[in-house]
Amino acid sequence: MAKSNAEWKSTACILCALNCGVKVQLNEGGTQIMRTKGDEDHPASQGYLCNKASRLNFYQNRDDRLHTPMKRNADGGYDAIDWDTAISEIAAKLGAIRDEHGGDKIFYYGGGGQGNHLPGAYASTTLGNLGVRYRSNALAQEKTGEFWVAQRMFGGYNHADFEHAQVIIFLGKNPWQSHGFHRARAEIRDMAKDPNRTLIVIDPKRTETADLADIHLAVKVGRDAWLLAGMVATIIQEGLQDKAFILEHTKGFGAVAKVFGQVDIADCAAKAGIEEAVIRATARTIAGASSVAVFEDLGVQMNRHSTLVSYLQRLTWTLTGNFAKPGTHYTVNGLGKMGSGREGGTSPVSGGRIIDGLVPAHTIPDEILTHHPNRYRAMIIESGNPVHSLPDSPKWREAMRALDCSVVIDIAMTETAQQADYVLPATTQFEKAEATFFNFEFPENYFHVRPPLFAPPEGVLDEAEIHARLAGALSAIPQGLEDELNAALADGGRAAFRDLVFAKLAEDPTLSRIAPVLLYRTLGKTLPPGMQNAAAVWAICHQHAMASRTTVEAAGIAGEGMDLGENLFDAILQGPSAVIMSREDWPDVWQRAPGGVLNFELADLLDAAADLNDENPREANDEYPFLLSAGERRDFTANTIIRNPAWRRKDKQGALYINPEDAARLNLGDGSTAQITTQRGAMQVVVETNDRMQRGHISLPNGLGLVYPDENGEPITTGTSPNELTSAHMADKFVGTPWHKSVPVRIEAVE
Ligand SMILES: Nc1nc2c(c(=O)[nH]1)N[C@H]1C(S)=C(S)[C@@H](COP(=O)(O)OP(=O)(O)OC[C@H]3O[C@@H](n4cnc5c(=O)[nH]c(N)nc54)[C@H](O)[C@@H]3O)O[C@H]1N2
Ligand SMILES: Nc1nc2c(c(=O)[nH]1)N[C@H]1C(S)=C(S)[C@@H](COP(=O)(O)OP(=O)(O)OC[C@H]3O[C@@H](n4cnc5c(=O)[nH]c(N)nc54)[C@H](O)[C@@H]3O)O[C@H]1N2
Ligand code: SF4
Ligand SMILES: [Mo]
Repeated sequence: MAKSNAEWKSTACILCALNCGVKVQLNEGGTQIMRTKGDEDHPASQGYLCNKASRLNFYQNRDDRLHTPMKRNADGGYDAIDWDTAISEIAAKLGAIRDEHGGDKIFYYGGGGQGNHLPGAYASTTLGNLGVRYRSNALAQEKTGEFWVAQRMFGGYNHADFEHAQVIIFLGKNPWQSHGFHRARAEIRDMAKDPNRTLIVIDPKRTETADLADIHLAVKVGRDAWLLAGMVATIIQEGLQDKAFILEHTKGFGAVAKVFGQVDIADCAAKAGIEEAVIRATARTIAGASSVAVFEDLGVQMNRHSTLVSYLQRLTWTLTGNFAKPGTHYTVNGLGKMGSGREGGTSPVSGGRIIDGLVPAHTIPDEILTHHPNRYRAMIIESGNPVHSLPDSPKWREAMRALDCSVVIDIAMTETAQQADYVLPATTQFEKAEATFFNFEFPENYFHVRPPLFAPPEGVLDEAEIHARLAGALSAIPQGLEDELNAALADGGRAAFRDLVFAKLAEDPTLSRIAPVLLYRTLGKTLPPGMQNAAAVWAICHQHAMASRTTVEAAGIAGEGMDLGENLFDAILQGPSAVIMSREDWPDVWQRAPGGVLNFELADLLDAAADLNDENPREANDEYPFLLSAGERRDFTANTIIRNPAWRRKDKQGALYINPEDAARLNLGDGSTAQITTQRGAMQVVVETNDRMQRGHISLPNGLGLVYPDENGEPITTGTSPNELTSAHMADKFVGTPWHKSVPVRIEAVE
């Protein structure tokens, strides 16, 4: 084994959105991550790491790395081409589609993963210039329903103070594996140990988190809406609501009381598979608690009635006053606002509701595979693998091939890249400055910009550089302007530069469309070595300082006028780890609520709740008697960020988990092969019996079924790609989030 280089360098783990602070030692050549430890200086993760971070080198050093642009040939193979050819051909093709059909026929997907977020910023120059109007990313297949509900209730996305809550509820969420808040395993252990705190897990599966819970509500798969409606009805019918809180801080209570006064709790209990007495007792526990914090995730967000569930679960804790005080919920004050939940327009062919500017992700292939004049004709995909990650992979492959032009920007030849006309190789997240964007903490919130660890190999480019070259080929940036800005920087430094930028923007607001690449080309070049890619953060620092001055000052950043944003940028850039960029008090949360009150009355969702007793749910049937959770988080899954199967220390094949009694009835043993069939397709899977699973419920891990070269360079596929089996048409009626956690299936043993 190579010797390690003694210096510990600071970076972040990129395998989930928390981006815990990490310190790494490289080998002597500076090409490999040899050792990893938690970064004690990171104010949020505080030295914590989970099992996955020690194997980050599998992300950085890989046999499937792309080193040159690729162009698809007539045989469906790929030929290496040089950068100049790639950029000029792509610019010509996309420019022609814009000129002939309109830029709104060019779709943009992705823009960031769990730990890289700056590509999306630089892409806005390309998109602004091409006139791209429709875009989406993974959030529009999981979180848009939650964003939309939170926006309408509180005016923005909310998160909770799990660390201090007396009652903690995980709803369709297994944080032992998936995290979602900092130091999750340590925090869950603390919750379990403390006799004054109550940990409640709502999950059909007895998860690792459920093992530590005080109460595990093993709801029937896909039936959370009834469970939660029963809890809300109990609060109303037993008069458990916080009357003073409701009077002082809310509006629309009457409408909620009217609907839930009528809900039949016994019927809800029967449908949810949880006894009425237990539902009532849980509602009383919530009402009696000094603080309650709830985390909903994919178990309900990718399931039936998902948007309604996002609303119902919020009713349980808002009716009982668990908002804007320690141990409860708050709306987020982040840098680079994410999850505003604002509605704006519809997708051009099927009329799907656009939330946060994101088209419902499940509609995309259908809006390509049509003769409708508004169909998408081209697509740019960056830092995303939608052929693998969105419902109905076969239809995605067909849709990609139906486009007039498709461009993928990635580090590897992914399932999506394999369908594209052009594939452009990017630097990894450890070869450029990158940033954390899921900054959801409170009362102190953090932002982390990290420097690169490695020099990029020959042939790959940062996304910023790719977009800058595309902008050049599309003649997007007036040369005079770039020179003028560079001169301002040289003569008057950052203050003169800033004044000029804002003066130019005031003169011509459309300049904001090309601003990110312009910043990269000007300001970026003056940043410390390796940090050019962080130029876009400058703009969001100014936005944040202007919108939220007092919170930035409270975080210890000073500066008159526009100096505040400038100093915030410097503090973030120079910070040895994540930097506190806002500090607030709990009552400040009310300033973000429209009119200073929270709104209970979401009429469309109240109507949906009122219909629940009349609905007879029947997800499984004789033909498809099992319900499959397609895409579970396990010890060694991380979406498709790491493709080498050797990184997985456990569950190497990504087995199908099934209850032992079900398995015995079907003649399936550990390690045997089964065929699973859905309305969409059939796949063979390796079986593992698992007594955590309810009868009738089976699960497959997320992020498997990836192709990777073996020792001889031959491509091998490990595990099952869940979306070969899912359908885009089983989705929430409000925002289109797919029902991946309750896919009806049939299972048969394979001889
Ligand atoms: N190890 C690991 N961690 C990750 C990721 C990863 O790939 N690997 N991905 C990250 C990402 S992008 C996300 S979005 C999060 C997702 O994090 P989670 O949502 O926690 O992950 P899942 O395992 O997909 O689903 C959570 C739980 O939903 C349960 N469930 C299934 N059906 C139902 C149901 O009908 N009702 C209820 N109440 N529960 C149900 C499942 O049994 C499962 O335990 O994880 C993040 N963290
Ligand atoms: N059936 C089912 N489907 C699911 C889920 C499920 O539970 N069940 N979970 C869903 C969820 S919650 C999510 S978030 C999505 C995730 O799905 P996606 O959003 O598609 O994310 P990844 O699969 O992680 O793909 C990220 C891509 O970015 C590339 N990449 C990594 N680093 C860089 C870089 O620095 N630059 C560039 N340009 N590219 C880079 C990786 O190689 C990879 O191809 O999957 C979803 N799909
Ligand atoms: S919780 Fe684990 S996977 Fe997520 S960022 Fe931290 S170390 Fe990485
Ligand atoms: Mo996700």
